[in-house]
Amino acid sequence: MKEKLTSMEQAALSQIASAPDLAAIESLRVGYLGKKGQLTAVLKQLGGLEPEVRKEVGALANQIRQTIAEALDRRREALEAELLTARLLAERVDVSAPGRPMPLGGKHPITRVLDELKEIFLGMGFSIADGPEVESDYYNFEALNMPKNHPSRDTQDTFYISENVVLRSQTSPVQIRTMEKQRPPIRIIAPGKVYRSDEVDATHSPVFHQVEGLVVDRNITMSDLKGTLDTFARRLYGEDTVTRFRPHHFQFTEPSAEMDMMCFNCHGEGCRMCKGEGWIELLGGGMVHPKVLSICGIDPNEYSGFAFGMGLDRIAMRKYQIDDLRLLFENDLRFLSQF
Ligand code: 2NM
Repeated sequence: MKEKLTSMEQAALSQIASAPDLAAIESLRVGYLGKKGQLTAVLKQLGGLEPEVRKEVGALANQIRQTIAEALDRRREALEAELLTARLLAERVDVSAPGRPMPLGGKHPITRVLDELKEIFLGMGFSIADGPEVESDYYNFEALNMPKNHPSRDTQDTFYISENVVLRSQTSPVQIRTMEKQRPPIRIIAPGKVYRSDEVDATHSPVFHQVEGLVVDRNITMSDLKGTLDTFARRLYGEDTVTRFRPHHFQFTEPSAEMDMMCFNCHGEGCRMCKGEGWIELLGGGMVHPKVLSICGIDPNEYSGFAFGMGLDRIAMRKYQIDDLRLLFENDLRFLSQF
């Protein structure tokens, strides 16, 4: 019996030494040490032996059991180490390899112009306000002194979600909301997308971008509006920019005006760039209508304000000499990557 055990040990140790993988180790463990394993079978026979012999064989069997168990553990550890080394080699990262360049995006021309405008107005003490693009009829028209069926709504025909919910046709609703919840002094600009039911052509789009501004405080006058907007034009187009104001009509301001700049190309002579006018229209504005102040809970006898608005898309087109508005919305990289 002792001989049988010793040769079993030899066989086991040599099989373990040449076990090729973890699965082989496991099947050897089951084959020798498992419930139905060879060594277990021997241990089960001990009961039938003489006490003297049983003690001796038992001790040997237990010692062999331990030897085999240790050999299995060592071989498993060695195999695991080999596997790890192989994986580390296979998955090695070459940190010295040159990187793959990521193509960098750029800012859209409208964003560029917007950033420039924000910088100018922030520098003059304005803050930036925003609000929803889907607006109620009240904020988009009613509160701006444009009652239902009033002809002034015709030039701002927009898209209706329902009878009283529209896509905003200007960013003025943001100004109304600001005046409702903030007491003067107010000094904000409201940039964003606006919507009008216009046919698409080289100068019209149903979606475009505006920046509107609003200042409300005691003793605000038309000369504050003129000074602010003239300063703005000179910051944007250069210190030698010449502006002029023309009377105009807006439903939400009284008096109202439009501001032009002298054509930088012909200096007022008239050329192709200014369509022979000598002047280029930049923006509209005026003194906030007392009715609009009242509607927002601001007493027009105590406070006054000016407001203005301009189209970002037009500014971008002038600045980058883009002759077709549609290019700004088509997201063609051949066009966009030029800026
Ligand atoms: C313009 C021209 C004139 C304007 C008015 C207001 C408000 F809400 F204060 F009444 N916000 N923006 C305004 C005035 C906008 O855009 C050409």
